Amino acid sequence: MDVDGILGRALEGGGIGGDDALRLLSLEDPASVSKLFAAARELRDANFGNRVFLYGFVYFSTYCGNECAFCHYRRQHPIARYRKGREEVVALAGSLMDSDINLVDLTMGEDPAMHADGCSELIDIVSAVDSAVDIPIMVSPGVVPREAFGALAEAGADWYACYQETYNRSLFGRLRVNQGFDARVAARESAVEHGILAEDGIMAGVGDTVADRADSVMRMGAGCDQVRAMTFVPQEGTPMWESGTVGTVEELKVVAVLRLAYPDKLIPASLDVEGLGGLRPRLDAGANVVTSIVPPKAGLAGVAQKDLDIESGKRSVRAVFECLDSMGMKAASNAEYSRFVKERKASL
Ligand code: SAM
Ligand code: MD0
Ligand code: SF4
Repeated sequence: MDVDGILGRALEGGGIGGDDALRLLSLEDPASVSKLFAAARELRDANFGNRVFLYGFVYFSTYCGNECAFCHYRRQHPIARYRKGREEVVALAGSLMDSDINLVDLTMGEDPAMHADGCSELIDIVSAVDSAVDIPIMVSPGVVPREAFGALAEAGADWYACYQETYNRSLFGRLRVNQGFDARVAARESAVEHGILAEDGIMAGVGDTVADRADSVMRMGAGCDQVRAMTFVPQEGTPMWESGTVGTVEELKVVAVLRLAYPDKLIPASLDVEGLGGLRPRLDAGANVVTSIVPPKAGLAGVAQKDLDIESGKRSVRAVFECLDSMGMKAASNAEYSRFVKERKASL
């Protein structure tokens, strides 16, 4: 089928198959790529109107015992690290809620101090945030043991984010050195079994082919209500510093194809790759969540971009509101987002 045929069928609710995903992700000429983005926007608008959800990002511990080849925070990288205490995390989450952010994403490296004793420290922090702050909570703690999910759900975790990065197993082994591919899949499944919504994600530019990305797109929907793509940003002093990456248009194409494959899932536009300047193109490719909103002056870091746009306030909620306004889009209220989360949890 030609590209117009694939897009037309997707717009009529017929979805896309793996061959279609490959075809669309291989598009190069600007006119066809803009048609792809337009179709993705149309499906996004049909499902979510002009409403966008806003996620605040609290990277509360940058300690990590893993050695992911792509990551600035890998154990062997000699960088300054921090670990925020419970009260500080609660205060940060509260100020995000007060500035009309819909969810707080509590993210950490695989910090041994947080993982010790059945993840008791992490569970304690989630529970303290849940008692004090009335917006949904996402946790991004890396792989945690199956037994921890019950306690995390009880403590108030609404979402569990754990990204596969790629569905190419041999590439996974080179990226997430000494980690299990199946353990990551199983962790998301355990979360869902415990009534927690799950997010999966991939990176573009980590040595993946277009065919890898098409395969990943088709497989990452399983059981997840949120799916994402981020362009790999090489990190100085890490093994992949000089291994190259791809242009961000590849990420935008994945966002659009994810939208065609999963019209009603949440798909982030992350500020963590290109900062505020990258927001509009991601929304224009069919994303409907802004992630990695980080308040200035709180001593918080990003992941792929550890400091881009943070202290200047360009990753703040106010800057995001201005951008949404200029696009005719609107931030959802906390009531709207909480209702969405409740409905999705009910249908798990
Ligand atoms: N430590 C936890 C984990 O690995 O699951 C959660 C936080 S981790 C820093 C979140 C995600 O950031 C990773 O899964 C990866 O997709 C993304 N990431 C890390 N380094 C990146 C980089 N240099 N460029 C783009 N994305 C990156
Ligand atoms: C983001 N920096 O949303 C964050 C992070 C973890 N759940 C998310 C990668 O871009
Ligand atoms: Fe640690 Fe997560 Fe970075 Fe891997 S991606 S090194 S687990 S912080």
